[in-house]
Parts: sequence; C-alpha cells; structure tokens
Amino acid sequence: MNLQGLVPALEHDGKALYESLVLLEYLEDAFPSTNPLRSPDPHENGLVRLASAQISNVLVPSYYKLLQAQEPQQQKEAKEALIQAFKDVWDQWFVKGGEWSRGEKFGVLDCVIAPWIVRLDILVEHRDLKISELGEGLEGYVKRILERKSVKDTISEKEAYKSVYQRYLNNTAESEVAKATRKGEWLK
Ligand SMILES: N[C@@H](CCC(=O)N[C@@H](CS)C(=O)NCC(=O)O)C(=O)O
Repeated sequence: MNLQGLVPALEHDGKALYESLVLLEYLEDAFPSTNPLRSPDPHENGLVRLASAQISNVLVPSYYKLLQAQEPQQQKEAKEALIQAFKDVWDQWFVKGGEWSRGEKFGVLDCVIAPWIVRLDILVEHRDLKISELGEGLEGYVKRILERKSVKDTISEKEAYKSVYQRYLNNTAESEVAKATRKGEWLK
C-alpha cells in the first residue's frame, strides 16, 4: 500500500492511501460526521495544516532523535531541541485559554499531536524528560489529552510500545525511520 513500507496505510473500497495527515483528512471526507474534526472556516483549516506540517517535519524527528541518542551530551542537546519543538508549536499554533489546541473544540491538530504526547512517557522514563519542562500551558494540555476517552480508547497498550521502542532506545532499530534518524535525516 505504501512503497516506503511505512504505516499508517489504509485500504478502503479497494483503494490504498497513506501518510497520516492525508489519512486523517480522508477519514473526515469519507465518513462525514455530525461532530467533524475540521472547522467550517477554510482559513482555520489552512492554519491547522501549517501547524501539522511543523509537527511532522520538526517535532516528530526531534522525538526520534532523543529516543535514539546514546551519549549524555547528545541526549542533553536532543532533549532541549524536543522541548523547544513543543514550545514552538505551543507558541505559534495553540489558541490560548481553550481546552484544546485550537480552542474549545477537539480537532485535527489535537489528533496530530496526541500520539506524540502519548509517547512522552517513554522519554520521561528513559531520557529524564519532565513534562513540567514543556511549560505550564502544555503541562495542562498533556493531562487533558491523556485523560480524554477517545485518546485512551485508540492508543496501543503500553506493553506494545515498550518492545518496539526498546530497540530505538538502544539505537539498534533497523526501521527506515531509525536509519534516517541515525544519519541525521528525516524521511521525505
Ligand atoms: N510521514 C509519515 C511517517 C510514517 C512513519 O514514520 N511511520 C513509522 C511508524 S510511526 C513506520 O512505519 N516505521 C517503520 C519503518 O521505519 O520501517 C506519516 O505521517 O504517515
């Protein structure tokens, strides 16, 4: 389904598609809901796409870099870069004062960032990350994401993450993502 062999990939009605951000929009289009994740305002959706691209291109690679960093100095620098990536997303794209990233309604941007919030506990346990280092506003948001029913209902069990991520933590993973991270690159 995906020539790069990456997940997520989806087959629906006999047709395949991939790239998580594309799939997210596809699911909104293919299964219109009375409680849509996208806004009726095209400009707002444009902003959410810009923010999502920043998460995919900056925050996610920073996450993997810290996960695979072995030397203390490397870990320190990678941790600072990841914290900065979260703070930049917060400063630039979060509507302040709302419960969710773009205000009072849980939406696409929350779905894009939630998986990386769910995975933070691995860095707390193994890379000495403290959620408080992300800043007060994000700390509260992290709690709300982790307590949300739809998030809890759709994340993998902790044990499943552990076995996969252990290889990244030892820097022995041979996935395309791990190999690119080791070379200081990111998959395009
Ligand atoms: N930009 C892609 C990234 C996909 C990606 O990195 N997937 C990882 C898992 S989250 C994967 O399939 N890894 C297997 C590999 O690297 O070989 C997306 O958002 O869908």
